[in-house]
Amino acid sequence: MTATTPHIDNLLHESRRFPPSDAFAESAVATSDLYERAAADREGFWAAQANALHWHTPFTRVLDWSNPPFARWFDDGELNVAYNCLDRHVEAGLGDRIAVHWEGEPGDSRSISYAELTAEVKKAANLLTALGVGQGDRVAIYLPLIPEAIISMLAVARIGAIHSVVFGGFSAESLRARIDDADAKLVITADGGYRKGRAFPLKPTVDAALAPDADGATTNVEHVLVVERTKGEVQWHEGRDLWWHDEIAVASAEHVAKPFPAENPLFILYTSGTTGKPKGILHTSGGYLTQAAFTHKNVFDLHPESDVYWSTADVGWITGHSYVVYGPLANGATEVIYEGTPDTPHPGRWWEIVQKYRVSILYAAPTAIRTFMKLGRQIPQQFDLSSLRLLGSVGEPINPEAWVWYREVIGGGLTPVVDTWWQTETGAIMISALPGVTTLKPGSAQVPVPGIELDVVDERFRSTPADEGGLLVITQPWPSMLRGIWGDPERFKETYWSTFGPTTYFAGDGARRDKDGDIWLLGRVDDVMNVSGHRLSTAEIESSLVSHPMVAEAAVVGASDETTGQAVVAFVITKASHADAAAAEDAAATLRAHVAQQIGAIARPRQVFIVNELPKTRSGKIMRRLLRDVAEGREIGDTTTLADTHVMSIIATTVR
Ligand code: 6R9
Repeated sequence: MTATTPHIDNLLHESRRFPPSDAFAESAVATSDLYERAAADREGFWAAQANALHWHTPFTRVLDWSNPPFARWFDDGELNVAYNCLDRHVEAGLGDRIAVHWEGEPGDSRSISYAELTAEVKKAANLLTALGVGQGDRVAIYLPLIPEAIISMLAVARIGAIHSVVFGGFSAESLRARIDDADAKLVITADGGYRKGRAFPLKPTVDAALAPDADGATTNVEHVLVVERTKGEVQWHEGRDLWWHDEIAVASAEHVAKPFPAENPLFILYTSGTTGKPKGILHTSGGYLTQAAFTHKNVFDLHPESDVYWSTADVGWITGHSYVVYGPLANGATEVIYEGTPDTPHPGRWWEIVQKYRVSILYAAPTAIRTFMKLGRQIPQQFDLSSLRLLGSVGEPINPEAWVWYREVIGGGLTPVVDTWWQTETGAIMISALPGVTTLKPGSAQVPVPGIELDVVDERFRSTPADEGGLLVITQPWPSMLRGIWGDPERFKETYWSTFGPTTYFAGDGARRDKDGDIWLLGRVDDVMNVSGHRLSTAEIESSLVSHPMVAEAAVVGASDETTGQAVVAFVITKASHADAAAAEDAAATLRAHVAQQIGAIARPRQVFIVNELPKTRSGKIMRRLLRDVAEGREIGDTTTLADTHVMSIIATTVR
């Protein structure tokens, strides 16, 4: 595997620097001694961070790394994750503090205090127990971004069960695959949700997902809990389906949180891998919560008594787990969540929300920032954004121009911008500046957070010299690291811990370090695409395309896209028997819709090119690099390893 080095030339010339202002540094949560303390005693450092949580049974062991890559953190300690996010704040007298300001897309809203959220979660925990859900059982959550999504996740955590949140944009087939893989016994969904000004139904998708498949196979789902959101029409399966509001109304609000072992599984979250089958990334309790809370507090400079924090992520993604639910609530933060799309009903919606709640910390994705850049600064300028004092970015590299725009236009030229690198697998932020401490460099994610050890290496595991591209590896275990791939320990070892041996985690990203030691991320080196901050695998979309009767063969590449970072571009060979259909104008449209229907709208190719051949090596590997050249309108690179060197010129003429 070799590292790709996109944009390296222009990034090398980025020389703007933003040191922290004295005022910010004075009251900053993070201090530079964190680095020294972590360097002097890494495990002791993490133990100190873990002790900021409430442990029913204190741990005496910090890390067990005797059986790599299977790590155990704080493993003789016991805690309850939901208690840490709820009850303990109420017990500390903070019950009246708002935990969540929820904003629905149509303009309805609800503010929920810590006391209220705790009571809701207690009721939901009793309900889940009454439905037979216990420690270790899996619950699939397929909801829009409404308070019940957070309540459900915390209720599952509170009883020691395991949630698997499936993004509401995923199809019935994707949902079914995730329900099957985790063997879920309960699904929590809604009649629908709001997006782009319309109510979109969710319940019918769940019904389709749970229907017997082509072979007559069914799932082990016993009940479907349905939250009423849009009041859309739903089909009811008596005995299986239950209305959330009916059940919650009769559930007791008394519930004592029981302690669970630190390594009790907390959730599974599916993410795309290099093969078609999504991987169920497994996270556990104590270490995960420790790093989520620590990074949330220090990277976002959280002052919970005065800040209003808003992460725009959906709970269907890891950012929604660590920085909408667990990190902020463990820290007693007041946060905003918003159900809908940024441009509904008008393109200033986000900025209106910032103004309305006086948001002080905003955490968003570069793709959104680039979209706002295209729309122009006159839109945010219509709103009072003076409450903002810190901006964060996640999901993909943020190019220096977008970084500077974000700081200037959204942050009024004053706010630090923290670019945070991490993954579903890492569970929490791994690389970021610390605001108030670090001099910021637009375009660079900068340095490992205190307590994290990583390196940039070549294929032979030698640290690369300054300014040279290489592979990003994590060289020491960290508290919020994934504990496995659900049901597949071999794939876990093979995917992450085989490239450089069983104690080195290979992240799949290319990176380079500059002369100051700052890290610049260069994108994925495998066949995973990053579209609007969402990971999609080329293999998964190819297999969807090939499942269409018209298609003989397909190759998918991520082509760079000004707005979404990368865009899905597909090259398809149609079957001779479907030559007429393929010739028709709408073949590409049909296939784009097919992928959207099978996987979800996020996977819909930007373009589908019908071609006669695909470029392959003699060993039959598709050379995506060449297709990317075509998709990005570049001169085609080295074709010498192709089995048939003429193929590319034929393809290039076809798509022009
Ligand atoms: C949190 C999240 C992980 C992949 C990761 C990398 C890319 C995330 C980034 C970034 C450059 C950043 N990525 N943050 N690349 N700079 N600040 O996004 O998790 O959905 O699992 O994606 O996203 O390629 O490997 P996930």
